[in-house]
This record gives sequence, C-alpha cells and structure tokens, in this order.
Amino acid sequence: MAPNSNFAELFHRYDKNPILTGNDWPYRANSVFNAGATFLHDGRTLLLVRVEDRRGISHLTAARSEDGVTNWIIDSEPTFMPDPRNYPEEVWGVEDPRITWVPELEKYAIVYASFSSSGPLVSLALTKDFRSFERKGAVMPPDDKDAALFPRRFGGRWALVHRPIAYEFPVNRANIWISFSPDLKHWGDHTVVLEARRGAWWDANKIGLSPQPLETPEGWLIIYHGVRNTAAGCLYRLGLALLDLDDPLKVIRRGDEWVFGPDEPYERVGDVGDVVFPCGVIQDPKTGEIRLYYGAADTTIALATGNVNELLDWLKKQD
Ligand code: M1P
Repeated sequence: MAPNSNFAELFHRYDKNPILTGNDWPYRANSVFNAGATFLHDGRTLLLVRVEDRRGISHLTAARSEDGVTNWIIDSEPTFMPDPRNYPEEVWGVEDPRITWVPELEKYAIVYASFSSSGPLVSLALTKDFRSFERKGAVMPPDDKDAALFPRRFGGRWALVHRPIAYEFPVNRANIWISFSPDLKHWGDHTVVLEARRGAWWDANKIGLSPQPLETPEGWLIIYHGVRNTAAGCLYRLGLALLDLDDPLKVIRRGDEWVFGPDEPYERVGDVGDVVFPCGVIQDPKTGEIRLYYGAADTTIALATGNVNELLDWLKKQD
C-alpha cells in the first residue's frame, strides 16, 4: 500500500490530557506513566501506574475511577513495591505492568518488567483485588520486557507475549515473541510472531507489545510500539496487527503505517521526549469503544479513545 493513501485518525486525544501527573500523587513522585489498565468487577476502571521516585526506582500504585477519565482515587501509599530481598531481580524497580483478567483463575495476571542487575526481565504476579499479590517471580531472563499474558489457554497451554532483545550486528534487534507454558512457570516453544522491520521504516529494529492483547471477533488486536532512531533521539509510535484467535502465532494482518505518535507538547517534552507508550487498554464490549492509557514522554499519563471496529476496518485495508 502506498504511504498515506489510507491515512485515518484512529485515535482521539482526551482534550484535558494529561489525565494524571505527579502533582496528583498523594506522596512525592518524580513521574507517573506507563500504567496497566483493567475494568474491575464493580465497573470502575483501575490503572496500575508506574511511579518513578526521586532515586530513579519505579514501583506500582493503583488509581481507581468511576468513569475511567476523571476523579481518580489514588492509593495513599505504593501498592506494589519492588521486593529485592525475596526477588533479587527487582533490585532496580518494577516497571510497565500489563494486566489481563484470567477467567479460569478468577484472578488478574500482572506481567511487569523487573529491573535486575543483569537488565530488565519479565515477572508475573496474580491478584484478585490489587491489594494483596501472589508473586510468581521471573518468567523470562534478561533482556526481556513489554510482556502480557493472554486471558486463556491455547491447546491447554498459557501464552505470553514478550520482547527479548537479540544482539545482532550492526544494530540490536527487538522482535515480539510468544512463549507457551502448561503451568505459568515453565515456558517454552519460544516463537517470533512480529519482527521489527529494517532500514527507514518507522518500526525498524525495535518493536514491543504496548497494551495487553485485545480480543475481538476477528482476532487478537495487537497495539505495538515501534522505535525510530533519529539523530535527535528515539521516536516512539504505535502500529496495529491482528493475530488469529485460536492460534496467536498466525499473523492475519499487520499495518504498514503508524497510527498514533507524539504530537502534543506533553508527549514531545518530558523526562524522555517524543514517547507515547500505552500499557493498558479498556474495551466496551457493546460499542467497541476503547480507552487507551499511555505514558506521555515518560512523565505523565494521557488518554486516547478509538473504536475497535474502525481499527479492524483500517487493518483490512492494509492488505
Ligand atoms: O523511554 C521510552 C520507553 O523505553 C523503554 O521501552 P522499550 O524497551 O520498549 O523501548 C522502557 O523503559 C519504557 O518504560 C519507556 O517508556
């Protein structure tokens, strides 16, 4: 498809962005960003927010809202602190959670990056209420991050999307993989599912899952970030792909163009400028409306809305 021949604004920024900043926090925080998101059983929206303190170490804190947009009630203390005494891989913090409600377990699975002394790796914790947590520890060795669990098994096995780094000459490459497990502990059949493109592409050399996979009637909708390395630094933008519902290793479609990128001042300027980085998405099953919660410039949390049906239509036109 020729560039720009199918351009559409698929995501619409909330006009009062950012929705949460460090100034909203009940205790001192350097930055609040990259929040996982889910519906709670009472209909409220929960964000599990990455909070970076003034040492540079991140922890996670829950914020709840009736409408998912305003009047956030933020836990008065950190909700999920790194625990390096029992989990040494958390020594430099816990980051970028993705949340999946898992009906079989009747629990939420939180997959997050632990910043270990050997680099970031993927960790898993389960919870029923975001107040107490069952830590399962590290599930992937470093360097690996940008991970989320699918909500159900495939052929009896759980599936995890994640993003290990491959050290390749002349530039490192980061592709999106899926791995499988019978018990959420032992993982194997590691398979590349989406590759970073090369050369001048917006998603050349480094991609990663953004929010958790979104189930649609046509497949698993994957919103992923691509990182363009420029003379002025990295540029984080978002693209779309669709995976088969029964076999997520099958890529049904992948868009060529990016669909959302840094534009507003709060996305372009911050601790790390030119970054939009969603870790959470919420879908209204009746209307297909989605709310995408994204870290803006690694400093605040912003919201964009869209509709799954429009995203799927756009992907269809990418063939
Ligand atoms: O600074 C932008 C993002 O950089 C990293 O993401 P990735 O490894 O996928 O490029 C992460 O540290 C992320 O937290 C951060 O927002």
